[in-house]
Amino acid sequence: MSSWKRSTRISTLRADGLKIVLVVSRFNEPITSKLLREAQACLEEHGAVLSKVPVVSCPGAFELPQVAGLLAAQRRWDAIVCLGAVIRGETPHFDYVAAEAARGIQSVALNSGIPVVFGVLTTNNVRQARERSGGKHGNKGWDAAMTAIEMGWLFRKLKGSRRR
Ligand code: INI
Repeated sequence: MSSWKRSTRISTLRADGLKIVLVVSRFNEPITSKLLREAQACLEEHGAVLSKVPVVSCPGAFELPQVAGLLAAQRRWDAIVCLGAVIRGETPHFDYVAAEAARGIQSVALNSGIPVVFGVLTTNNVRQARERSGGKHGNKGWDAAMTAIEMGWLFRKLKGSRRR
């Protein structure tokens, strides 16, 4: 049984009323599916109706920024949550994928003015990834969804108070 208690990070903020979209990469699917499930659980816990929270799937973490960029261009989302798992292997491939996923996601966030959440695990091995997707270090999918809720409302407030 997992020692992690889901209720450690519950907010009074609501997820209903926000338009949130989840993007999940399929590489290391046993891990990313757990991140997705917990991100959805978090949104539901905070009042979201899951049928109104689309899930977009892409091949790997390297593709997450491209998909997030297209979604951001639709100008209809309060927040975009990117979920993925990059696990170090024997070659430098990990470094390229992890760095480009992080850089690309931040680039979409800064260029679009929409919160784009970095819910991508970057770990040295599968054990560390398991520990962060429902193990002793919690589930970063939940944390990513919480960040989306908080940033979504923050951006609504900040944009709403902008002088015209
Ligand atoms: N993609 C991941 O999401 N995680 C990984 O650990 C990974 N590794 O290690 O190779 C990975 N590679 C695929 C990459 O994201 C792209 O899908 C691929 O390079 C095609 O563009």
